[in-house]
Amino acid sequence: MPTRRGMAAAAALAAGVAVLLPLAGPAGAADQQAAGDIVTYTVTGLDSVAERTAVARSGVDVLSAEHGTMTVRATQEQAAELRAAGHELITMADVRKQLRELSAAKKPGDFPEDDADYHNYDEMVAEITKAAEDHGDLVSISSIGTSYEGRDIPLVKISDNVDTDEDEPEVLFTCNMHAREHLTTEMCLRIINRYTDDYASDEKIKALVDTAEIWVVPQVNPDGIEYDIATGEYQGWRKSRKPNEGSSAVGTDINRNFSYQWGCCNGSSGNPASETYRGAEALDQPESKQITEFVDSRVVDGEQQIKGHIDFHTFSELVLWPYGYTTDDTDEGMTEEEAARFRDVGTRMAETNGYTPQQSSDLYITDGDINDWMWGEHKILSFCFEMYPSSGGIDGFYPPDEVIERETSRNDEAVEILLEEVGAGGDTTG
Ligand code: 0X9
Ligand code: CA
Ligand code: CA
Ligand code: CA
Ligand code: ZN
Repeated sequence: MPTRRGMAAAAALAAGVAVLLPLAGPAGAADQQAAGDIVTYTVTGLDSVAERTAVARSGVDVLSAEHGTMTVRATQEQAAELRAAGHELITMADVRKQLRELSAAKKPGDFPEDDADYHNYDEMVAEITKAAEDHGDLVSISSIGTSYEGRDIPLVKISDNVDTDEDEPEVLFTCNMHAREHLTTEMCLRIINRYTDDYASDEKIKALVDTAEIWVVPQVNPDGIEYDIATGEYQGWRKSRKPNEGSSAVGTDINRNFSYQWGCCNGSSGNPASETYRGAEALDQPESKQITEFVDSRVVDGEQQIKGHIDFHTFSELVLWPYGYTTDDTDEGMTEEEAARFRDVGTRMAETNGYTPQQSSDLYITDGDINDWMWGEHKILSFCFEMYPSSGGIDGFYPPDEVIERETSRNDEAVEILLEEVGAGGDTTG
């Protein structure tokens, strides 16, 4: 059974760790290495903290841990021990084979033909441009800045009197910070299209748009997204594309690069080859830096205007809330009442989409993630949604485009709940 950690291995592969392993060999070739050689594996099915701790203590070099998998560098002996202990180990060659199978009908520079309904960067820009053309009174497009490779990172605002900064609660939606999580771009595009196309015909939508200012960043990491589809064969890429000084490994995990408790708590890696590399210092990635600059700029007369935020990821079907850096429910800047509010809103949203609601550190510890920063720095009610599917291996990042409509509309009500929670809708009648 393919497991979720496959993606981490794939990223390590693209990051250049592949020198450790016979690249184009048949599946299993990696196992023919001489004893003592170190190979990178994805260990899957690590659902409990105890299991992950046991792997870490076996002496292998843990490159990263995310969801139920760990990426490790292990000797043949260590690998045999882990297998004997009942763990499933997948080599990068296996992951690469899976990615190849997922990329039928190559189409360099774009999604494979079978997945043509997904929006690449240019198509995303065309889609939001069309929304602005069709609804000039409701939509304005700006940019939070440029990515490392120089792509604009568009920021869409939706509201009545869109060109005026009105005294209305503001909400932010961010998508596709992790490159291979392409379904999330579709999620942000759905929000944009729904709150504009349905404005004239849906009274509830109109009431929400009239009483809120909705900000959307459909692609936080355009460089990574384009890299993932550049060859017509999915790369399983997660991180940014900024090179790392003194290392051949490219990229930083943008969701470990934010400045609240950055690198504090073993929830990220200091190894540039890791899938969860935190960067050389907090906010040394233009993408995370410019998100924080935009959010900082929404402090008006001493008050943060943005009251709610969802950062969309895939996958596992979860609704997650801060803090990620600690398993404690309460901590500095998180009172019992505040934690209870996160739990209440998160649970109500999860009731509408069928996801599992939990504090993010119940999944695993992360430090420097966007949600901790949004709450810790600005008291923004900030959630991480892990979208469809509920489980899977590397294939979990590449669901067929046929599921886009179903899996994005699945979050319509949750988005409404967040808007209402921060005061939009009110008793406006049409
Ligand atoms: O690890 C992440 O950045 C997110 N998961 S993903 O598989 N999309 O990479 C989850 C971040 C939420 N925070 C915590 N789990 N603490
Ligand atoms: Ca298709
Ligand atoms: Ca307005
Ligand atoms: Ca405002
Ligand atoms: Zn993610």
